[in-house]
Amino acid sequence: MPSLSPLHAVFFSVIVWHTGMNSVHVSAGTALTVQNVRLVEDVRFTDVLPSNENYYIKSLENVSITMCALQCVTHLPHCAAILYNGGEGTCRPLKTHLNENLVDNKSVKKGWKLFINDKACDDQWIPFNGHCYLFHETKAKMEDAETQCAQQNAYVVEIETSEENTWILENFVQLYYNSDQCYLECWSWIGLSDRQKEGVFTWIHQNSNVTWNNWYPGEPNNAHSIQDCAIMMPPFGDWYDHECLDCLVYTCEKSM
Ligand SMILES: [Ca+2]
Ligand SMILES: [Ca+2]
Repeated sequence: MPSLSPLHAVFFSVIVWHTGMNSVHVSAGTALTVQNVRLVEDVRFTDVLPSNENYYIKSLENVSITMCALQCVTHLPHCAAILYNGGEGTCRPLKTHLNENLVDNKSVKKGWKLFINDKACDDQWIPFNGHCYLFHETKAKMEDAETQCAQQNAYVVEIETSEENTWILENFVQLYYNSDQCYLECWSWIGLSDRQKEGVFTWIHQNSNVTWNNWYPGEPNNAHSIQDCAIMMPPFGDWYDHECLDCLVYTCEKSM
């Protein structure tokens, strides 16, 4: 068990919250610092829980807030935030920050506070399960999307699990689809292609085989013999192969 550094409670005037679509200024909140990790209260998410329990790393009972913060530190880089209920002493380290799309607005659960690890990712990038993600609304050909991500030391998103697929869908693809920015083709590149060998789709950056997939039934079908790059389609997040030269939005991903 690592030793605890002193727990500090300080106040901030303002922190900036980025959703990838826009940024919102958040007013004052408390911060905890444990072993150089600063967890800042996000006062917009009080008394709420996420809509998807897959975003919990674990759940603990009867712990202090210091112990809860330490749980987050011991689960780095996967811990992006903690939910703590002071009344019950319940602690839930989270794989991601919360935002309007990830909370269950129907149920108000008294006593919960959200503290985010505000250094988990660079400014504007959003953490999930040890990786950082940035959505690009400027449409690009797949090759140009790859170049743009590479310039940010990242790659076009590569999806290994249904949780990651759902998180990408809820945070970026579906949001964009519902937004005023959406015009005509509003689906999104994922970093999957069979350019090297027709019919064999591999993750471009990791040069790895597909382990989990979400192909729509009948896809990939290489329609008109010109579809070598994969897209995610709202509202269900299923995958299709598509023409690489088309211009679409995309998400970049990198390790923390
Ligand atoms: Ca990934
Ligand atoms: Ca297709």
